[in-house]
Amino acid sequence: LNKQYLQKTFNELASQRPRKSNAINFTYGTSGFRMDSSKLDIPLFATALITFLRSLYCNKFIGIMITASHNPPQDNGFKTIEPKGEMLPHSWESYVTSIANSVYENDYLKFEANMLNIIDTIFKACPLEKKDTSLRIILGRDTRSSSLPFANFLNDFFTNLTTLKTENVIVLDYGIVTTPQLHFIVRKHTADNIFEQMDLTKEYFDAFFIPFIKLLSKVANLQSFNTLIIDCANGVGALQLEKLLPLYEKHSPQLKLELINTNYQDCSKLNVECGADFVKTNQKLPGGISEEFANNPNFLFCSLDGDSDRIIFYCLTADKKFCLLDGDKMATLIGEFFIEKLPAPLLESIKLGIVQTAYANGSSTAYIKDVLKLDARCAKTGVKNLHHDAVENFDVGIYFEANGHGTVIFNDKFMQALSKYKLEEFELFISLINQAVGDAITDLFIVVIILLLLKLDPRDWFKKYDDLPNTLIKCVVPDRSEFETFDNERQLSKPIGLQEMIDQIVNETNNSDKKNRCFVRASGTEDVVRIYCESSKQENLTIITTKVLEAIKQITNK
Ligand code: G16
Repeated sequence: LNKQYLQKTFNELASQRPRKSNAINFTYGTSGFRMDSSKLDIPLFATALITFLRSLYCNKFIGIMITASHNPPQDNGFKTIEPKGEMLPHSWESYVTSIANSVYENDYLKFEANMLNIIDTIFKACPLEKKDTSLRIILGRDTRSSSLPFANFLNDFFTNLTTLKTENVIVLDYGIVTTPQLHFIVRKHTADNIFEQMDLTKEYFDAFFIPFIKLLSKVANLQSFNTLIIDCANGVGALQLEKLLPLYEKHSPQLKLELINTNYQDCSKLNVECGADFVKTNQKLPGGISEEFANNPNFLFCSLDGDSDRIIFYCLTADKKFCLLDGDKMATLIGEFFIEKLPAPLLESIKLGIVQTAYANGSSTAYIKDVLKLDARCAKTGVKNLHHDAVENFDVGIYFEANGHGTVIFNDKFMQALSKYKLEEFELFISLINQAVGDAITDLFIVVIILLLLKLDPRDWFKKYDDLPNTLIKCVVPDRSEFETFDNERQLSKPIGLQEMIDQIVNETNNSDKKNRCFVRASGTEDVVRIYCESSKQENLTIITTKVLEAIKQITNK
């Protein structure tokens, strides 16, 4: 560590501190640090330090993604990516949180003591071998105007922070990339032991687009749909797909891919009236698609989010009903495809299951258990939690949040079992999957290929089960950290008394079929609490959420 540089950077941050009026308690949330970009200087410094320590600890590449994904344009955030493309381990989340909060206290000696303490704890179990220690960092960012200055800070920081020889410091900046691309590239650098920057477009194309094109060529006639309209949320998805599409079109595929909401140059348009979060939350078409257009029976539609890690599909019925094909619908579709394509003895020999969160529609969970006869598990919000649950419990784990964030993971046991059968098409299919993390672009390929291979009309996919009417709303509270949950976020332990009030509201509202459900949790990415409600009767949703909003107001204003 170059201690002088560390102290200088700390002092620079400290000198700016008086500008911040409200006290902030930083937490490494659902997806790393995320908030208004003007407040992110300390979290950036803390992220840089933890990534530095993690890289030395693992002696491998560690990534930092600068993005606030679905959040509004003025927000930003950072998350650290592990050598195999996974998220930062839980124990390290608490180290980085404690570093950020100790910087905020603006006492260098206290900060240094805390850092030394953390370093001591981290390296006690695994002492550094000086001879082969090197710093290996990979950076990526989304299209927000604040992202480039943050990337510049990180580039300078890693070059100056260490006293390691320059040949032992490798910082590869991949510029504007989707979050899943950065996960993929970190995983690739680690797996193939590559130290130079790669051609990301080519690597990503070879890994996922080539199998997609090969599988498409196996579909004789496009019976389900012939055009996919992709809403890029005016984000990085547009930039990356615009690079990939000319390569795709060279193969003269039958399926047309058309991009809309592609203005990533104007950051103020990011996620505004478009994108996966907008479509899922509002359950309506995004800007850029007229109803007349959407009603074309040969068209299927999808929306990516700001950093292209989530995707939501949709179409309209002949009578113009909006059909939302969300993460629950994707998980069940993929589950069904595995069941249909895998030989029965293979299926019987492995654990295949689906991981969801509390936001999963009750009908989807019933469909998984009663119709697909698969195990359905519930994890806390955040793909990191679903991912771990899937790895721990299944040989093939399909995990999706209802908001369209998810993927499929499979272990060596499954791959060995699969290799005993000659399932060429299925093997090609699973190479479409980005196992590192939920990836909107590869999820797009997966869903398209399943629908085309099964000759399944999107409207029939929609009809597989009927979602219970549901709503998701946000509520601003004085301090969201007061909201603590248990039972995988389905119940509140704090503020005291609120859960009892919610239970009473839910039960007293026309609940004869016991399908009313409502829960409240603090968002880990926005400064709000979220209220989710579902019921067999549409009219119950407003009754319940209005009363729950009143209960929250009453309790938090005490
Ligand atoms: C992030 C996480 C998702 C999570 C979403 C909302 O999505 O990656 O797993 O569902 O935030 O989380 P919360 O309800 O805690 O705010 P994204 O697409 O914004 O990265």
